[in-house]
Amino acid sequence: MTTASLQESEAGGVVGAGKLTDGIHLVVDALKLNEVDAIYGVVGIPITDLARLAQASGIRYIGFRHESAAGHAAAAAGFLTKKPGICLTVSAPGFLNGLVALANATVNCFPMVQISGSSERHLVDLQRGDYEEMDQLAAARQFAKAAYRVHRAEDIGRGVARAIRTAVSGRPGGVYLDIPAAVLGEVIDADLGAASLWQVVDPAPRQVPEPSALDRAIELLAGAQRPLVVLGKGAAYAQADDEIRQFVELTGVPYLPMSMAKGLLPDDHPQSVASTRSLALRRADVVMLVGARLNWLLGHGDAPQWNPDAKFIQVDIASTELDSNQPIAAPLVGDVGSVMQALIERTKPGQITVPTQWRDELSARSAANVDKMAKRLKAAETAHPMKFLGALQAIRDVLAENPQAYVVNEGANALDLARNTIGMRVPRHRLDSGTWGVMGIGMGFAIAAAVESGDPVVAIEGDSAFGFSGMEIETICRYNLPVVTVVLNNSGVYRGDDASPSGDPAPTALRARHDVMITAFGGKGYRATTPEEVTAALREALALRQPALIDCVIDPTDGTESGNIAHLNPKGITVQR
Ligand code: ADP
Ligand code: TPW
Repeated sequence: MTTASLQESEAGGVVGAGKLTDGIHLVVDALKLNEVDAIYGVVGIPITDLARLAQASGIRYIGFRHESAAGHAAAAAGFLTKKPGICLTVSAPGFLNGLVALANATVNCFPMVQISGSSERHLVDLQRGDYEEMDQLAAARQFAKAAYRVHRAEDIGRGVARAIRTAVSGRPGGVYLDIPAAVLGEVIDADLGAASLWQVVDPAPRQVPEPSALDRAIELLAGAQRPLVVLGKGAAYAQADDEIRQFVELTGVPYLPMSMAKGLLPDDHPQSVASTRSLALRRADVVMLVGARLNWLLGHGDAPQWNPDAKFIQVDIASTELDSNQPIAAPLVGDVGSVMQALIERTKPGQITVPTQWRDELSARSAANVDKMAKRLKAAETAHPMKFLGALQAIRDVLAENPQAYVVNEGANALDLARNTIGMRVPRHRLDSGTWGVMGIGMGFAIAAAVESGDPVVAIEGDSAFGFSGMEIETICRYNLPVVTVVLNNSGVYRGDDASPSGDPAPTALRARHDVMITAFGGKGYRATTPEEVTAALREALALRQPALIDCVIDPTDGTESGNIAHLNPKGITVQR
């Protein structure tokens, strides 16, 4: 119903003399009712007024330069808070820009909702060529956990409730909610509108496992000679930090943290086998996966990376994840918090122990690896031009003085080396390229971490990685967020020393003074050529709690092609450089 027709019917006494509302007000009211406190987006027809009204109603609106970054911010907010992050986009191109982040959120199991305006249905569906015409619902379906469209203002509350419930319950993921312009502009009776909204009750109910399943898992662990626990980002997401720590310490089982699970237990914990990962995977005979998938990041659980006789226990909220790669001898379907709590309660004192031989084997290898790494680190301390590891040691030491700081990390070498060099002490304080190894999450994740927590953020970025969302440093400056971006600038994708047979730069070549960039937006730029300069700049920037960017000049010959996943490049005939 259009505004005009409603006024006519009001005049005719059909609706009555009550107050009116419209689709835009109903969206904002529904979000507020469901305790949404931040929206990440880019405005334009038909959602500009929605953003204005959200802001006026007390929801924090963060306006981005590109929808991908806004979407990545919403996804990170979802991971950090266990509530779906909200991304707001305009029709067709804005929607598509946001869709990358929605898909990435779904792949990583982060809860988010992308709300997008869309064009007139009667024009879109007959492909008559409307402004920003696109069948967005059909496009979103294949990339999201679910996709819904609202056709009537009275269904907005239902649509929002359904989107929130779907995003956070079971395995979290990205949900698309399509609201056509006509629905946003539809005017209805305010009382009817208010009555059509509801708050989702218990959006992500606990899922408690069967006692027999628990006993099966406990018995398997109790009989192990070389047990291992792998903690994944699902364990971090679950916010079951005490239960996880208690179970790990109670049993004494060595554990391996996946990158975003670092900090669930402090990285210098004596049971961590992060420094002897290869040996732990190759030798473990019983492996308990907690919120971690046996995907490519874990070599699909296959030999020779893994012991071919290893038996797997898997704790996961998604039953269909089990047996996706290896037979799961003891499935524990449930939420990590409930499962770990139940395991603690059902494990008899002394029932699970770790043979000394296994602990000794791991410690010996760990000592050797740490020693090897210490030599590399030492050499990098004084190397000039600066190496990745020179800059990263400086960052590591300043971060140790700021344990509350969030770390965002993307790139290839910049990702691998930072993950291994920088220890985490606090849960959910490391956000990175995740399951896809995607570039472009950097500034969006950093903005969300700062907005959601109010704490400082250090984004450690490869120079290529940074470029994907680099314009968002303007967003960081505009909202005066305490984000320090550290660009490890080796002048290229992977490396900066590729020769080019043509007159053009090599495909991997890049060149930029990123520190100059941020000054255009009022932020503070630093250029660092030695580890000492990195230390001084980062210390100062964190103390100021203001937007800053440190461009670290790294040796262009440092770094390897594709970092530690070079083996995934197709191997045909060697390409001449
Ligand atoms: P990583 O990359 O760190 O190994 P993954 O993203 O591969 O982690 O795995 C995360 C797993 O955690 C997914 O299979 C997901 O279903 C699961 N998960 C997410 N939230 C929970 C939860 N609250 N309880 C149990 N499992 C969860
Ligand atoms: C959306 C492919 C993987 S890593 C990377 C690219 C372009 C950048 C590596 O260079 P960087 O890091 O950041 O300078 P470093 O330390 O090695 O020098 N597009 C998307 N995602 C991915 N993963 C790529 C391209 C890629």
